[in-house]
Amino acid sequence: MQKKPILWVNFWAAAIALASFSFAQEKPAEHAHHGAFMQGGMHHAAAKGVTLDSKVHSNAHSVTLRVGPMNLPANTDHMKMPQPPDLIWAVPFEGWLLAYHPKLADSNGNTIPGTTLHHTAFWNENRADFLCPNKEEHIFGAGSEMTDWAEMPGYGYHVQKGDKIRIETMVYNPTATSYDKVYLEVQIPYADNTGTLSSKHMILNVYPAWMDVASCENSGYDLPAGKSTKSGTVTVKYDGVLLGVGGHLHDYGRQVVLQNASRKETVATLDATVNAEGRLESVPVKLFLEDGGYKFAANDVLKISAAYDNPTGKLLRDGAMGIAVGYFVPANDKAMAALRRKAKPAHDMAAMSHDH
Ligand SMILES: [Cu+2]
Repeated sequence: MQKKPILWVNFWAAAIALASFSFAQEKPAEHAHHGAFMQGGMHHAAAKGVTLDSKVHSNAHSVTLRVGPMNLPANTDHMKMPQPPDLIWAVPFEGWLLAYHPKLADSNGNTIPGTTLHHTAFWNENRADFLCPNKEEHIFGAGSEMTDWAEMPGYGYHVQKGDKIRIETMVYNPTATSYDKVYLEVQIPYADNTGTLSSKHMILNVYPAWMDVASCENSGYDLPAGKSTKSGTVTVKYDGVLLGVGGHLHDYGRQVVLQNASRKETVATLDATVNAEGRLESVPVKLFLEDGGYKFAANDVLKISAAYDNPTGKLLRDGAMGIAVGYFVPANDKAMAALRRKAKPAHDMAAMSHDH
């Protein structure tokens, strides 16, 4: 594992503090949750006046999405904090999204601690997820560690013009400092057919793979006091390779294990690092590049397990998630076209904000 893995590390920025190859990644890369939260019937108070601003910098081949402003009073958990409504970005070009660089800042551009981001999740409403077609395709997520998904040359996520990307954002503020007018900004480099590169022939399509202990149900679950483990399975319906895998846990998470139950093989064991209070600091990323990726065959059953140790002595409502996240490259990309959904009717934003 030499050069290529480094690309991956960058890519997974997920937080990867690259120490040899024990990437100490900050909160794993990806978070899936939100939709999950909403579908789970959570009723958060709605934050008022939060909008999405999108700017395409066509010369730089970069898009900047900005969600805000949000006011974050000190010492407010994610259940009490008013939450932004879902916001929709209509993709204005056909091309590939290459990377995701999230940050939190106030209106003066000062950086706000990432720990106030419970998570953000981007979903392509025009496509079904390849592992869980009951869900929209989950293309990006980030949590408290502001997981950065760096560019991985040669790979990208294909979008069509007009694709509607639903952006769910959940904030909280465990710190003693209140923050006003906070914006979540995600910068997304892209390639398109009209650009300087003849990218069409250079970019392989990847599909984010969210392998969840909740299987294809809502990701969030109640975390019991003490030690606990939750497991679930998903079935891969396509031949292909998993290029690497990171993990997503919440505070008090200790380990994510991904197994190929059909082959009775452990794909990856990801041990989290936590601080003295048991709050999550990092989850490693494991890469499979030396073999050209970890091969999945259609109908392989994957088993995902997440271990927690909750020292608070109480059940934490909706406190846990356990997700292994990777990038999947299908053997036959054409088969993935079937995951495109028919256009949805216009959004009923009022109804959506009720969900929050
Ligand atoms: Cu989460």
